Amino acid sequence: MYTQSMDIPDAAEKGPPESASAASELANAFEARIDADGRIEPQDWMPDNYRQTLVRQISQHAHSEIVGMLPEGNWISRAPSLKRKAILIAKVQDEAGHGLYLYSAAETLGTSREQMLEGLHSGRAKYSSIFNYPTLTWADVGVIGWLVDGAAIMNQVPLCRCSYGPYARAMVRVCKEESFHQRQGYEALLVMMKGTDEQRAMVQDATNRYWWKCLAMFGPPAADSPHSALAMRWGIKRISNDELRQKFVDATVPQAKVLGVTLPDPDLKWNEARQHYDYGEIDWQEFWTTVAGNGPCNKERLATRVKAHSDGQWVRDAAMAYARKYRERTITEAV
Ligand code: FAQ
Repeated sequence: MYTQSMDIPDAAEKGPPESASAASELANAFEARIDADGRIEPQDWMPDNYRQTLVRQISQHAHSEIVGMLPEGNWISRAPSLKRKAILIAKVQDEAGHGLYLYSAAETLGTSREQMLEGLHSGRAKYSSIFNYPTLTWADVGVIGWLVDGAAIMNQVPLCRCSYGPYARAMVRVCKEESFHQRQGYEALLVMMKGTDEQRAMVQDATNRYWWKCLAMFGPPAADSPHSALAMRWGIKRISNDELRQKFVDATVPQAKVLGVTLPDPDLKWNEARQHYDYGEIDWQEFWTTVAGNGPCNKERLATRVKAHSDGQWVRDAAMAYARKYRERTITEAV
């Protein structure tokens, strides 16, 4: 099977360890490395569940970056100035880059890019719920930078310490870029808030529409999060969905005050005893409906991705033909 790292043994080819004692030795060595907070690398033995959990999470993450290009990409041709257009093009390109680092990280686990894309295009693989909502005004672009990238950073900084080396290393660069994205979104909104009443109303409206969806982005609470316990035991996830959500709320409330927008939650208030903000109920029914493929833009997003992939077939064919001709020419010259 093709992977980024050609020396990785294919799980199927490698077969099970020869004896039960060899198998338990490998499992013990894996657990000991996890307990010591060490890194697992592609060549290391790992339990099938660990591999599957990583492929599931990393490929979903990669798909999110790629599908995540679409809501903001819609505004490239309508950006209000050349400067904003240039910034938005660069940001959307960065998201494509993140997708590519992540697909490469998942490939080191023995799953090909084609397999992952087939999962996305057939609707089997998930991507983040947040990208199934429309971007109705220019303020949505700023709010995506501020809140969606803000939530993404909160979730992704701990992934820089993930136990799987290639994922952790990919996340370092991703987080640096996401942090810049968050600031550009916030800055674009600050400019709008100093503009007309209509512009301020656009920012408030976009905040109202995106706030709750961003809280849901962190995933379900512990009781409905089947993957969390093992992912945390293995050092894939370091912080629970709920704890990250709370950190995001605590960090965002002061930013909203500086911006001059109201977060749309009457229950949002500082709790002196907890030293955190309390917040209202998330609509989990709406979240699961969206995750199941029935949100406002799921079908449109998937159709756009499938079309882009099929429109790009000639580019992949041309690259493969060039690689074949180059290889043949090199061999001919060598003999
Ligand atoms: N959307 O047991 P858990 C970005 C699913 S990147 C859809 O808690 P887990 C950059 C979950 O997959 C945003 N599905 O699962 C950007 C599972 O379903 P499954 C993406 C969700 O994996 C910014 C089921 O629910 N970030 O924004 C969601 O332990 C701007 C049970 O959940 C990442 O992927 C959701 N929000 O925790 C780009 C970060 N939440 O697989 C463009 C890495 C949960 O059994 C513009 N991923 N589900 O069918 C993670 O940290 C984790 O995978 C979680 C979910 C926290 C997302």
